[in-house]
Amino acid sequence: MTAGPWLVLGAGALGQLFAARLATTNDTGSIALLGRHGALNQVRLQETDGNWQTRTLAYPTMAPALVIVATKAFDAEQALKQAQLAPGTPLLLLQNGFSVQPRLSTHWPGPVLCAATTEAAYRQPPPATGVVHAAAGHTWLGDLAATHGALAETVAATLTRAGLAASACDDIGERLWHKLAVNAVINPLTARHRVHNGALAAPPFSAEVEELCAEIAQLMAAAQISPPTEGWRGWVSAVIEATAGNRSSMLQDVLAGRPTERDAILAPLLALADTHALAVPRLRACYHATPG
Ligand code: KPL
Repeated sequence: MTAGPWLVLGAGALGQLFAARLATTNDTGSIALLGRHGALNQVRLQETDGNWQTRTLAYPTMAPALVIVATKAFDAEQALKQAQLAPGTPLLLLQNGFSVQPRLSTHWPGPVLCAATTEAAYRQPPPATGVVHAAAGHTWLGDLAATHGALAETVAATLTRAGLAASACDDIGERLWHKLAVNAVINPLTARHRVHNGALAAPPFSAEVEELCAEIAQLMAAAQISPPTEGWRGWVSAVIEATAGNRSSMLQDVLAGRPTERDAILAPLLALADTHALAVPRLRACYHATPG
């Protein structure tokens, strides 16, 4: 089912990273990358060992066997509409947050895999054009109803062969909330203070990390979302450490004057707070201090 060409929609840092790494395997037949301004025929990627590689990409066909949606959360549905895919084309969603995933899982007429990834990449600031793979992470993937396990296994195996460690799972909903918690802490704080992720490990920013994690822990307990094995604070700290050299996607957006994923990341937490009548002053302040 996924043996034919794959298409990556969205040429941001993650889209370019996934396309460049997948171009190193023959598994997908060919890999194409479609950005806002059309198809890219190559990507320059700095690998985690520091070496620069240029990967050649295919021209997009009308009927890809799988589409990796790597746009920002707020652009995903529009990008899919413009791509004019065959009905039923399987999707893999890489978006942060928890907004577009439940919507597309309900409305898209084909399998929808969702991914929670800790791969860290950023685009070099202009005039440079390359993408830096700042930290190797792990990608968990599955569908929200846990009915496409075989597809998830195949896609995870292909990503892993391409050097992007991935596993299929049957609890992707929970893992998306875990990833959302990480993004709700790291992204707004790094964007507001204009620092790399690693700066959040130490004072003065570590105190804000602590406070946000405490509110998130309270919310998740009320919503009966199980904590990661390290606990909420431990998990956020582990990602801060693993991605210390990265600029968060929200910081990249703010620096480039682009819209941010504030609503996909923070609004679901504020909605949970409303549902459970919990006060979350720090998260609410974060939402209001972050440009949309
Ligand atoms: O997902 C990320 C992002 O920047 O959006 C993290 C994991 C925080 C890495 O920077």
